Amino acid sequence: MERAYSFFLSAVVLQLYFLETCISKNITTDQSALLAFKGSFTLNSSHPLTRNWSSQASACHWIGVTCGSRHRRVRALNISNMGILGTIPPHLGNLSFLVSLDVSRNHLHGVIPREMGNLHKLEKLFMYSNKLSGYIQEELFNISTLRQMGLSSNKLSGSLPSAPDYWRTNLQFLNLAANNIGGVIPSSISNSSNLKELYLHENKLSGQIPNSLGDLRRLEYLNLDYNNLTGVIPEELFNISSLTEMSLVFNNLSGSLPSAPGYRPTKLEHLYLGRNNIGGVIPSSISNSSNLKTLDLDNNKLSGKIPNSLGDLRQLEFLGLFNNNLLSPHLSILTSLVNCRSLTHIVLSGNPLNGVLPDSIGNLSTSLEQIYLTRCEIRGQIPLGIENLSNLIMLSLYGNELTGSVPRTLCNLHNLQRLGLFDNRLSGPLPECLCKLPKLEAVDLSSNQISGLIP
Ligand SMILES: *[C@@H]1O[C@H](CO)[C@@H](O)[C@H](O)[C@H]1NC(C)=O
Ligand SMILES: *[C@@H]1O[C@H](CO)[C@@H](O)[C@H](O)[C@H]1NC(C)=O
Ligand SMILES: *[C@@H]1O[C@H](CO)[C@@H](O)[C@H](O)[C@H]1NC(C)=O
Ligand SMILES: *[C@@H]1O[C@H](CO)[C@@H](O)[C@H](O)[C@H]1NC(C)=O
Ligand SMILES: *[C@@H]1O[C@H](CO)[C@@H](O)[C@H](O)[C@H]1NC(C)=O
Ligand SMILES: *[C@@H]1O[C@H](CO)[C@@H](O)[C@H](O)[C@H]1NC(C)=O
Ligand SMILES: *[C@@H]1O[C@H](CO)[C@@H](O)[C@H](O)[C@H]1NC(C)=O
Ligand SMILES: *[C@@H]1O[C@H](CO)[C@@H](O)[C@H](O)[C@H]1NC(C)=O
Ligand SMILES: *[C@@H]1O[C@H](CO)[C@@H](O)[C@H](O)[C@H]1NC(C)=O
Ligand SMILES: *[C@@H]1O[C@H](CO)[C@@H](O)[C@H](O)[C@H]1NC(C)=O
Ligand SMILES: *[C@H]1O[C@@H](CO)[C@H](O)[C@@H](O)[C@@H]1NC(C)=O
Repeated sequence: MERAYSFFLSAVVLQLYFLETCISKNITTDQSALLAFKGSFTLNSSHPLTRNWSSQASACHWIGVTCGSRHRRVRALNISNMGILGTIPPHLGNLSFLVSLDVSRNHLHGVIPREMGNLHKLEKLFMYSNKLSGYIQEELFNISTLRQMGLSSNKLSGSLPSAPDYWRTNLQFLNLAANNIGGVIPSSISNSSNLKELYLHENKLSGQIPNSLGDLRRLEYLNLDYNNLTGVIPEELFNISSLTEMSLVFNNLSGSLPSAPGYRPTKLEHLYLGRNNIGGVIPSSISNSSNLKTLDLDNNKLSGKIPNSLGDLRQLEFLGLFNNNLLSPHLSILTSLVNCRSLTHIVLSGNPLNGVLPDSIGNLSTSLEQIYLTRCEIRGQIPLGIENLSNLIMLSLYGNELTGSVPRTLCNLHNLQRLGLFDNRLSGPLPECLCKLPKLEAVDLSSNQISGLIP
């Protein structure tokens, strides 16, 4: 009986709700909401919206406005990139049939009103690249229909809601990058199990990356760069099979890379972990991520031998391991990389590689554009085979112990723009042909024992 009564009551409440949203609000409500919005704009007389958004015509015919065909209510508003200076009035929360809102790339300032949380049909919310400020409202996370939220490049502050209620969303895309959001990444975020893209970079987030992030089984893109995150990188992140790109650059993360073969996302294409405090070795099982194109582990505390298995990464384009404490006696790593036919960058500077450049360097991919092997404790001569790397733009070998003369074969590198050989023990005369290289812009040969005339 009691249950039947409460059922009856909730049916009445539902009906009232229905009446409230569908009957008492109509296109006139939508029009006054949009006029309130326009009222906040500072537009000059020649701006397209100045005359077009006028109460003389139905809002359904206004620029940027799309109405539903059946109920004739505003379904989509898109006034992105229209040079609009203004604020967002609470009245926008009355657009109760709104499915898509895009006001990105304008000069909107002020806060995002709580009333936006009343948009119970909203699926897309884009307000990126404005000057919006104030705390990020919890109400936005309460819109259960929302699939895409892009609020990046504003001045939003506050922190992410932590109550699990706010993360039972249908969000697939969340971009809050380049704001002033602080606090921690709540572990309840993993309840948004449809998330495919999560961008929180360039904020003031601190604390640890929650292990629960590994429960986001559909995650493809994760970017947490430029925050103040500490602690170890959860191993679970390396067990998200859908992950395509993981970027955690410029934080204060420690720990080491997991070595168990189970922790290798096979779809991973881009791994950026530079500028952290990651220690330990580079596990040789990293080659299990066979689609890897970018491996950027620069400025960490990695040590041990650079695993030759990197040569199994056939798709590799960018290898950035500079400023660690990695070894590669006899530079066998360069020989291992000959099968990486898409390689464009090798950046190994600042590691005690301790050896002689192999002549097989000439067998590396001809797509190579930049080689940085500065301050790597390299001895011996510059190998002649280097002439085969015909697309080389940058060759930086300064701060080593290279001996012998500067080989004439360098003159075959017709695309070379920069050549850094200073601070070595090179001797003899310079090949004259060097100055005939058509694209050469900068050559630094200082602090060597080069003799003769500068051609
Ligand atoms: C909208 O509803 C108001 C009353 O709430 C009414 O006065 C107005 O005529 C309605 N407008 C349309 C276009 O139906
Ligand atoms: C507003 O612009 C739209 C699209 O260009 C046009 O169809 C409509 O007639 C214009 N309305 C007014 C009142 O100028
Ligand atoms: C809004 O319009 C711009 C420019 O036409 C377009 O690039 C963007 O995708 C639109 N936004 C939405 C949510 O459809
Ligand atoms: C008025 O605004 C439009 C669009 O923002 C701009 O292209 C135009 O140069 C402005 N005109 C004047 C006189 O400021
Ligand atoms: C979130 O939504 C729930 C149910 O729809 C409601 O009870 C709660 O008050 C809302 N919270 C906020 C902060 O709007
Ligand atoms: C997800 O939501 C459930 C139910 O509200 C909650 O018990 C759980 O702790 C949440 N998960 C996380 C990681 O917070
Ligand atoms: C980063 O967090 C640490 C404490 O975990 C704090 O001492 C430091 O000031 C923070 N740095 C920045 C740039 O916010
Ligand atoms: C990785 O995730 C799978 C589920 O996809 C799970 O069965 C497995 O135990 C996880 N492995 C590790 C090492 O956590
Ligand atoms: C990094 O974290 C350590 C503690 O783990 C702290 O001592 C250090 O100050 C932090 N560095 C920065 C730059 O925040
Ligand atoms: C993963 O890497 C390990 C170590 O390099 C190797 O033994 C194993 O065969 C690899 N597994 C796959 C599936 O490639
Ligand atoms: C809806 O928006 C509020 C502000 O949040 C206004 O106060 C209301 O007048 C408005 N309602 C209608 C029907 O326009």
